[in-house]
Amino acid sequence: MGILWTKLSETFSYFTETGHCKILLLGLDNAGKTTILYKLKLNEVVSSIPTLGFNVETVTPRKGLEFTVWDVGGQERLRTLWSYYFQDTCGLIYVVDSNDRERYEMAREELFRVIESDGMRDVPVVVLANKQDLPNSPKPDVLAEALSLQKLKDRKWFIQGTCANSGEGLYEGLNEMAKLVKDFKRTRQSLIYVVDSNDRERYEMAREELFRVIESDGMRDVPVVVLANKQDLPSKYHTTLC
Ligand SMILES: Nc1nc2c(ncn2[C@@H]2O[C@H](COP(=O)(O)OP(=O)(O)O)[C@@H](O)[C@H]2O)c(=O)[nH]1
Ligand SMILES: [Mg+2]
Repeated sequence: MGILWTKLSETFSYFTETGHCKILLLGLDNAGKTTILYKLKLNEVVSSIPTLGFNVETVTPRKGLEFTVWDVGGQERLRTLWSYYFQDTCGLIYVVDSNDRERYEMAREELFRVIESDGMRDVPVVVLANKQDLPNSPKPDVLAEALSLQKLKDRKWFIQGTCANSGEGLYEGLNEMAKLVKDFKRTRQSLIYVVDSNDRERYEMAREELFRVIESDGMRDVPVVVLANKQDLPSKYHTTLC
């Protein structure tokens, strides 16, 4: 494991505690995606090229957390296959070669095609304005404009300048991704807490356990519905769990 991942590891540990998290790392070819994966030194990068020629790389740095990578752009034939990978996505990292001005428009079109697809609505986006080390690379805010990111009104997004070769900016970009994903997952969570209304002796225990859950990391602000169950039993208590 590289130093970069070690630093990020704690930030991402949250996701393994709270279930599965899939993050897509997309961009045109040559943007720097594979370099980023290797920079993170996430052990093996599993590369698969199914018969249709759709090259997907995946890394699973810890159980429950998965980064999935492929090149977008000029792959009309293969687009229908993407929807499979869009399912259950909780974050998109979009890598752009800041130096490749000629393909800004293509990068923009592909980005919007992806984020407007089924399964990708509301998913937070971090754009990595990569290759900032090259002398002619414009700053991230110029790229943000070229990609029309200001049009993303109802979506959380963030742009970060990076140099994948040296690793500069990667920590900041991925750390922000982790934060946005956390918020995103929280808005999709709710808790249904079932109580046996007849089990008066364990009200206190039920109360303690409920508070333990709702006060734990990642559960704050999550809406809660308590079901006061077994209301049919004769000795029921129309409970107000205090
Ligand atoms: N100067 C510079 N070159 C980079 C940077 N990131 C990637 N590259 C180079 O760009 C080329 C394409 O990178 P790669 O990771 O294969 O792109 P991918 O097609 O998106 O996976 C390689 O030659 C990399 O060494 C960067 O930040 N700065
Ligand atoms: Mg690649």
